[in-house]
Amino acid sequence: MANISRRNRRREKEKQTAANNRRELIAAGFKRRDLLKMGLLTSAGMLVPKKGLSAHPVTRSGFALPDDDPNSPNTTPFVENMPRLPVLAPVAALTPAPTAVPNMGAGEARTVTHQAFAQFPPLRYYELIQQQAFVNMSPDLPPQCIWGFNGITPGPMIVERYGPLGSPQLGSILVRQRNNLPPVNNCGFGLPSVTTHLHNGHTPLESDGFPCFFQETGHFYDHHYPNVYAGVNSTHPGVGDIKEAMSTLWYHDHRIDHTAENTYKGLAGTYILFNEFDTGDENTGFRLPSFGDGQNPLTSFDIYMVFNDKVFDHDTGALAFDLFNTDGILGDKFLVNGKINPVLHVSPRRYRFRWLNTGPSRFYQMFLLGPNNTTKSFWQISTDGNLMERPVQVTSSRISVAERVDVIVDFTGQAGKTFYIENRLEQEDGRGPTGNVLNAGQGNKILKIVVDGPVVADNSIDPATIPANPPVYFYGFPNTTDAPRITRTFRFERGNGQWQVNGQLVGDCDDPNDIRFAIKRNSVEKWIFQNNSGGWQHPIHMHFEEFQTLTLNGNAPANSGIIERGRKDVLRLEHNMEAVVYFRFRDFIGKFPLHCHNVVHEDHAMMVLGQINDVGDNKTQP
Ligand SMILES: [Cu+2]
Repeated sequence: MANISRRNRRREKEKQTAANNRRELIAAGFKRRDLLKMGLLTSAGMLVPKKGLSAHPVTRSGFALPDDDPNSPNTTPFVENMPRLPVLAPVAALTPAPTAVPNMGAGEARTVTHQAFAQFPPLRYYELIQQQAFVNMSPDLPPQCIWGFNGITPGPMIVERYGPLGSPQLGSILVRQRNNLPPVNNCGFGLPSVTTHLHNGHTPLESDGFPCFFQETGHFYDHHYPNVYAGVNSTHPGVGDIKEAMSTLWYHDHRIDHTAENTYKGLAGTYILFNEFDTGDENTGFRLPSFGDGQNPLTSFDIYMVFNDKVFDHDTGALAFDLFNTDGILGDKFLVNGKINPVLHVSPRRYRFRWLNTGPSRFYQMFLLGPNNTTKSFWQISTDGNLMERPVQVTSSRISVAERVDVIVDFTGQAGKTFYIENRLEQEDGRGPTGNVLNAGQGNKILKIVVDGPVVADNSIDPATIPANPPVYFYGFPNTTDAPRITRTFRFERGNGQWQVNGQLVGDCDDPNDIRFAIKRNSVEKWIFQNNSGGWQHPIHMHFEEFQTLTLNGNAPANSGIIERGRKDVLRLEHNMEAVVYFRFRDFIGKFPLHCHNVVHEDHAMMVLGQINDVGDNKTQP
């Protein structure tokens, strides 16, 4: 892809010039709203056909499109080892000490008092510093200027445990985020104003990373994560509903209008939770492969893999971002845990892999490609980090932006063989996948897995020995039979060249009317998600609570459809799809967003802001 033939050279030069001109505007921190005002975007959201900003300024429909077909420099795949994500150590104390009321005098950016501090006082403290750094993504590219938590991307993994059943207070932690990003000189893109979201957390909402709670350079923000099961203050007082347990989460920047560039620049990290059932030790509980210390290959068989795709400037090799591409950005380089096309060495035994797609815009369908273009099956055990009723044997898992799956892969008896994690989902632009699944060996080989590690004991459960009947091996799914207080409809659609929900763009955080609806705490709601935008697909993400799918296009998932019925926080809203989902909003209050997690669509305004309070409203189409 990166080879340029002679006859294309002039055209490539034009593209490069146009890209450079656009990047000057991006580096200056402009956002969509500014570009519209400046007349660089048309009212339809397209780049104006202005010479020098686009190499082929006018399309058949008369609009300019940014011409940024990815054309990164060549890199040699499968040379460097895949890093195991470092585990963040707690700190003994924070200075200044955390307070329930925002400590603005000492530089805290938070403005809302911690609502659950007295009930669940934090027992362990962590600190993350958001900073600029230079990291290596490939031996063939120069060091890359990134923004990372503690200067790395993905950021350090937070490994925590729920309190034992009946002692929910024992899981409570506090994470202090410090914004030390440079106020100027952003190496090309990124806005040094942040808000950090714990994705999938059942969290008091002042700690959730609301897109309008800005944390500017030089300020800190204390996030209180009680790590309690939903229902702890409502349906299951003092305990919480174990069926709401979560295992695989992540944290990332969520600044309104700038999430795509800030997460693409590196502001994303991982977070996992164990408990007395999903213990992290294969000799106890559900007996899933041991986490160990997360580093030692002889004792750590539970491995988090963060997938993303990126574009690098063809001339300089520097990480590139195009704000003018409002469809969605596809990269031609595939990274796992921060490295382009790395290699993982494993032993001939079972592993738990946690797969996360951080985007910005690509959907994946992951297969395990074996020798001679064979496809190896594996066991999916979770949807978005929530254990399903039992493992389900599959040959692939589809993962849109922000979705997670945990899988068990059995390399027993495979010593000496080589496998690849291969994405076979065809996608040609940021609108979403075509739906075509390519043949074995025809997709993107992302990670090479070589079974050449030493033979080590395997005390993990073999999913093949778990009987299908009775169906529940893990916690089982919560019921969906309580009557909803209200049914609301959210249409995801294209309008004025941008991305709307129910005909509106998200506001600019400067108007109280930006909060469009209110949910009553401790109530059940039924929501209808409709994709009214033709050829586009949208990964729809709800904060604070997860949903269960009642129907897809009018059909209830079959009883065997365990994956479709699994609890989730992202719904893949595919072509012309209508989904009916079931929510319970329990325990905490505050403001939250509902949005598309194709982060380019998100920044181009496909988001609704709402709140949970003790009154609620009756808006059926917020
Ligand atoms: Cu979208």
